Amino acid sequence: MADLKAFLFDVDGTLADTERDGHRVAFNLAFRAYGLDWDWSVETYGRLLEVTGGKERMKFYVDHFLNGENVPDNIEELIPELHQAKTRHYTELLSTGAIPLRPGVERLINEAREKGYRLAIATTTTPENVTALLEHTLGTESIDWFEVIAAGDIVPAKKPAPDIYDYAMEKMSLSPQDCIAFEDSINGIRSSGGANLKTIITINDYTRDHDFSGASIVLDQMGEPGRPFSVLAGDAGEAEYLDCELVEYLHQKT
Ligand code: XBP
Ligand code: MG
Repeated sequence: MADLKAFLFDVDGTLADTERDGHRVAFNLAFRAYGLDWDWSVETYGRLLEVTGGKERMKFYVDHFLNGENVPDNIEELIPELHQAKTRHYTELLSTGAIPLRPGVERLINEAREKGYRLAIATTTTPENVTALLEHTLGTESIDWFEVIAAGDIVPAKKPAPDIYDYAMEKMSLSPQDCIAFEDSINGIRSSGGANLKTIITINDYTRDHDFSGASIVLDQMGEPGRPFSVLAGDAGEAEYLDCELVEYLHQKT
C-alpha cells in the first residue's frame, strides 16, 4: 500500500448532522415560500435520502410520493427555483451556527493539517452549502485548507456514482491508494468504494441500518479523548477516538 497522502471528506452526515435539522428544514421553508402544500417529515425525509442531490430529491418526491396531486404544471422550471430558495434558507440557517460539526471532526482535521496531509471535500451538496458550513464552524480561513471542494453539479452523476471522488483525485493528481475517504451513508460508500477508496464510516440516525460491508471501519462517531467512539464493525485496536494514527493503520490494512 502506498503512503497515505490525503483525506477526502463527505460533508452531509459526516462533517455535520445537516440533514434532519438543516436541509430538511430548508426544503420545507422553500416549499412554504412558494405556496406549496408539501411538508417533509423527519420520517419521509429519511426515505427521500435514498436520492442524493436536492433537485433530484424533489423530482423523486414528485414522481413517487404525490400521484399527480399538489404538483404545479410548471414543476420542471420550478424545481431549480425552489432549489435556489432552499439553498438560501439553508445557508441562512448555517449562519446562525445552528449546525455544529460532529464530535472529533475539528480535532481530526487540525491533526491532519499539522501532519501535512492534503485535504479535500467530495460531496453531493451545493458548493455554497459547503463553504457556509466551513465558514460558520471552522472559520472563513478553513475554506482554503481544502485543496479541492468537489461539490454539487460539478459532475453530472452524483453519488452513488464514483465520479465526484474521481474528480477530486484527478484535480489533486492522486490515486485511490494515496487517499482515504470519510463517509456516513450507503450512497457515500458506494461512491467512494466505486472510486476504489478505503472508507471510514461514521453513522448517524438516518444511516445506522445501511449496509457498510466493504468499509475499513464503522464507528458511531469519530469520538474525542474522554468521549470514546463505539466500534460497530472492524478493528480499532486500543484506540478510543479516531486520530491520524488510526486512520493510517486503517489505510495500510488490507
Ligand atoms: C448529500 C445530499 C444532498 C443534500 C442536499 O449527500 O444528498 O443532496 O441532502 O444538498 P452526500 P443540495 O452526503 O452523500 O454527499 O440540496 O445542495 O443538493
Ligand atoms: Mg453524507
